[in-house]
Amino acid sequence: MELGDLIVDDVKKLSKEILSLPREVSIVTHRNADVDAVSSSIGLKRLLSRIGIESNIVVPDTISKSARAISQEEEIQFSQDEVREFSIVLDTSSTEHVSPIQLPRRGIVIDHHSSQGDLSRKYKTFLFDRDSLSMVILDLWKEFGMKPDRETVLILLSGILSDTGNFRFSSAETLIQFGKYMMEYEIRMHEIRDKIEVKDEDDLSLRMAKLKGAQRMEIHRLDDLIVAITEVSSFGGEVAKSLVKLGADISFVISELKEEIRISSRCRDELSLSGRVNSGEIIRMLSVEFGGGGGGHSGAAGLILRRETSKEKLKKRILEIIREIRGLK
Ligand SMILES: [Mn+2]
Repeated sequence: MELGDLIVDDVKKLSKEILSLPREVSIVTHRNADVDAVSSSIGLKRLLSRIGIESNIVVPDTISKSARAISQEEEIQFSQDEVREFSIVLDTSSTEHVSPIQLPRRGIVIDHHSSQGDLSRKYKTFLFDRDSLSMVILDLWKEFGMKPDRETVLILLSGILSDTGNFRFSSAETLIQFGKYMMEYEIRMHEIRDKIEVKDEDDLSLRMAKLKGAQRMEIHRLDDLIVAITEVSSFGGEVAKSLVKLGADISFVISELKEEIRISSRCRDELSLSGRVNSGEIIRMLSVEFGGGGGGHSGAAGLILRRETSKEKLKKRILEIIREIRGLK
């Protein structure tokens, strides 16, 4: 196998590659695994087992809230000891996103994010121009001429629903394919939604994080743009989302943890779609300046930085970058 190969939008080549894999592999996905990451891991594990490849699923640290229910459907492991000699990395192509897991020498990457991470230099990388990885896994089943059971389809459709932001960022193609699976398997939308919907009001610590985030928030008005910056120690993504709901155009939440600093950003849909200023772009620019691993979409993005990074400098740069992009001052 040649290292560093990049194969774009080719399910057929991916299926051939899978046939040549060892009989035992690990599926490794990104930190704080979201619904699409967990769903595609489960969908792939079940497909592999149908073609005689035994696999386990390894997540580097935590599973995001909305993916908790789905993660109960297969055993998920969290330890380096479980990583086998060949790994299939799903839904990311960056070493940073799978740390502290150390990947073995051999493996492949299957991802659908446009920005390529450093792993694509080490592993053969299959990159798909899709709005979710779960859709790629459904296509893979089709390519093998196999039909997943209804439960697996429900899991994969929930990955699609989640990664497209309840279809807000969905392509027409995704909607059509999604509908076809619903028809074929006689699935109602609530069955899919029930798999991923989390009732925030049940979670006291999440509500506390949101309230603290609001209490500590700095509000900056840059021309017609309202920017909110705050600090909380956990639920960064959820808090960032809640600040946009409160009225910010774009929000940044800085979380100082034991070994790193995390930044989560969210922005209003219209803002990210208008292409003027968006979370993904600013996070990308911050990662160029401050190093660290980051990524995401225009409406939601995050970055993990070294613990030594100055929070004050970070906040200052966020505002400066927005000013530069908007041509202010
Ligand atoms: Mn994804």
